[in-house]
Amino acid sequence: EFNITRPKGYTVSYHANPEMEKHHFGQTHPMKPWRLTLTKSLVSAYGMPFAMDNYNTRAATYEELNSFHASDYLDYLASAPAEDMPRDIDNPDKEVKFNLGGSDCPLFHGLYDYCSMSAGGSLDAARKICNKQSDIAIAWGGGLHHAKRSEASGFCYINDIVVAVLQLLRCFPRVLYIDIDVHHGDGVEEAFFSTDRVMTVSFHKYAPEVFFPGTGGLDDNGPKSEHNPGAHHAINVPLNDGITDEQYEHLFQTIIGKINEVFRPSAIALQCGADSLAGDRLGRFNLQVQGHAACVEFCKKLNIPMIMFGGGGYTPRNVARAWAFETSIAIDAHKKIDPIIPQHTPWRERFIHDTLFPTLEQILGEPRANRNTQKRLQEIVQHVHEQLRFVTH
Ligand code: TV1
Ligand code: CA
Ligand code: ZN
Repeated sequence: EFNITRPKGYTVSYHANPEMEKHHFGQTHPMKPWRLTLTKSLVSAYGMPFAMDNYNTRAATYEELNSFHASDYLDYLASAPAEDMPRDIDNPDKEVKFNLGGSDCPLFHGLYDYCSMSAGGSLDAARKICNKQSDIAIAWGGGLHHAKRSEASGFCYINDIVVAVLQLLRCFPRVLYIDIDVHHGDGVEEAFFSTDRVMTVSFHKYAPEVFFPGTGGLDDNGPKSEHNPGAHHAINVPLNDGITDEQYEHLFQTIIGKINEVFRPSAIALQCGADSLAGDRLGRFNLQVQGHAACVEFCKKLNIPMIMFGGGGYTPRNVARAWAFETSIAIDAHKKIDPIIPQHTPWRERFIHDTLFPTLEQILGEPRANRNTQKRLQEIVQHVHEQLRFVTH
């Protein structure tokens, strides 16, 4: 497993900070920064760091976060006292400022450090892409797509993606944002609602009222006003429970292939939320590592500078499998990687099954019923094609 060499003709950088992984959202909270430790452990066990430039990321500065977030919000985030007894989902909040301190976004110890490190990694990744020092930059500690200018939302406090894309926009005319987290990438969509320099595309489970955040319907495509340049530049792919690798890959390749032709992005920001995998604690899909990773491989083959962000992912062993395998795709080592998890991998027993690619039966026992009809998926493709007719350069 150590015959992994640097990819030919291009550079991959890996941006991480082990300090980030030490933070805790609270005992029962689904977001476990420790999944980053497990990911790194697998990436290292396979010898992948030898094939990349590895950076220990710094914390983003206040001014950098201020490129998107409001000052009063940042000030409160930096000064709000940690709560010793984080609220559980069962005893929801009374009064919260900026949506901070509720059950989803608790005020835990070291919160500001955690957020600024997450954004620092994503921003470093964007700078490496801008400087042409990397062709693919990986920031698994980022991808926190729900945070708003003045509001925390859905486990996200600082929108590192928006901060990184703003940096990319200094060097590239057009950025394509793609989001395969099981949740709608609402914060990123909203931030770039009024510009035609960023197209946002989110694939997600959509069931308003029942599934967070409830936005991202097929008809939500950006400002309805024709005079707004952002019109038609938000693409949403609303899905139902149980979608399979085969359906998802086909949908992804058809839609992203078409978008690439008409929008012609000069950089890609890919949010790789791993809660779209089968067996995720919060997710509802039947995707396997192979199907999730096929999206990454498809994007890589477009040969456009790219940042790969993390995001959701609430069953750490599956998150680590996906992000480690996707790292191997970035460095073009995925065809020679041994599917058996190396014997010397720290926490190897946490993976339960010793393969990178457990079967659906191994993951779930009984697979979740697939509620996505071919007819509906065809309608989605049709609608997206119609939206893209309005997009020209
Ligand atoms: C504390 C303890 C918090 C246990 C939150 C699941 C918990 C959830 C918890 C939870 C949970 C959500 C809502 C309800 C809106 C609220 C990183 C009306 C077992 C990118 C964020 C999901 C997803 C938020 C983030 C969602 C990401 N689901 N147990 N909370 N209120 N919040 O539904 O996209 O992956 O679930
Ligand atoms: Ca998504
Ligand atoms: Zn998610």
